[in-house]
Amino acid sequence: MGHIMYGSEMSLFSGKARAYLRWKGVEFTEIAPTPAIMKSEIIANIGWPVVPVIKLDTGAYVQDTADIIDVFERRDSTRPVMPGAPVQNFVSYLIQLFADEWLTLPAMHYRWNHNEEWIYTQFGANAAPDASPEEQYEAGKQVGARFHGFVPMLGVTDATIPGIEQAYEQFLADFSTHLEIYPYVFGHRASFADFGLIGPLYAHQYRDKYSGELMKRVAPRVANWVERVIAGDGKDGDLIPDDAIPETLLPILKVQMAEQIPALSATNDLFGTWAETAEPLSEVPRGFDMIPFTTGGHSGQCAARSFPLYRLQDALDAYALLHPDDKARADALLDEIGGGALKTFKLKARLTRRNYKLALA
Ligand SMILES: N[C@@H](CCC(=O)N[C@@H](CS)C(=O)NCC(=O)O)C(=O)O
Repeated sequence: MGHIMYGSEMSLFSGKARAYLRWKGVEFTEIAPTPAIMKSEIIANIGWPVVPVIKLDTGAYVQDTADIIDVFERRDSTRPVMPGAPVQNFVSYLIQLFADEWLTLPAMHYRWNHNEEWIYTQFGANAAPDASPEEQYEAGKQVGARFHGFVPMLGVTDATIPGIEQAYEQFLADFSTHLEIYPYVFGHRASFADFGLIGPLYAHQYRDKYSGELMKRVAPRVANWVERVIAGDGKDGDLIPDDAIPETLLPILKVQMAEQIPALSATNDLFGTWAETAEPLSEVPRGFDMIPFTTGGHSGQCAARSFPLYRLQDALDAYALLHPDDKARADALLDEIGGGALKTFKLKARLTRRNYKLALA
């Protein structure tokens, strides 16, 4: 029995796992999470409804895209996904954090405010492949309700939508400029950061009808990158030498420092308050109270979600492990991108995953 990936074309994190697996040359069968599969395979083995889930050829289950990547990297160390140079590795984790936990905001906004009717037909075709279009639409609405319900929690409101769209279009412009020089984030082959970014940029922003038209119109280079990365291309070619961080990534990292890090800092404070009275090794709630945030110059409130702190922890760990010379270069980069706060950022408690859920370490 080979590896199975339970995942779907409509799912953000399935795109991340799929692109990585293709690039890594892993053979796998992808199975769509129909309601029956959700119950018998995913909820039965993972404990909650989520994709992607990998069932390895050993029968073991893996959830969370970073863990999926980790498992296959351990099995096959040829052509590692991480750049391997210390500052590039650190920035790779920062980009994963930005992609997984900040670019999800425009991804969800465009899907649910510009592609809603279309996406119901897609969810429906997945849930009930043999039903009539009308039945599929109704089935799709039921499946979609759960995801649609996440939208207000992300802070998508009339007040923030202009900022979300402005920030997304700026991101497309910045990434296009980068892609004029390099075909991938760190040079001439794909690496960890590309697989981070493909998540929010494939299913929602390329494959969804209206979003895909927008991307192809305003950022054809990004659309072309999406096509290459989702296909698993970029296997050969050199990474940027000397652990250099290309200038063209700086505008993107500056936005991350200005917008996402303050939200994570506010989240960390609420996490700290919760952790003070939590039992050791407790499961961590998925969210705390609401926090203020700003994107594209517009401010609102969003739920303080705990999972982004876990992605941040990976970046902070990579930073903490830097040797003095590398750390000096990382610090110079942080100063340049307005990320000085990261130098002393301490999570209020260490996080881990236990039983496929976030928990205190
Ligand atoms: N951090 C997880 C996120 C997975 C995730 O959020 N998957 C979405 C679909 S793309 C989902 O199933 N969400 C259900 C939920 O969050 O309750 C990963 O990297 O695998």
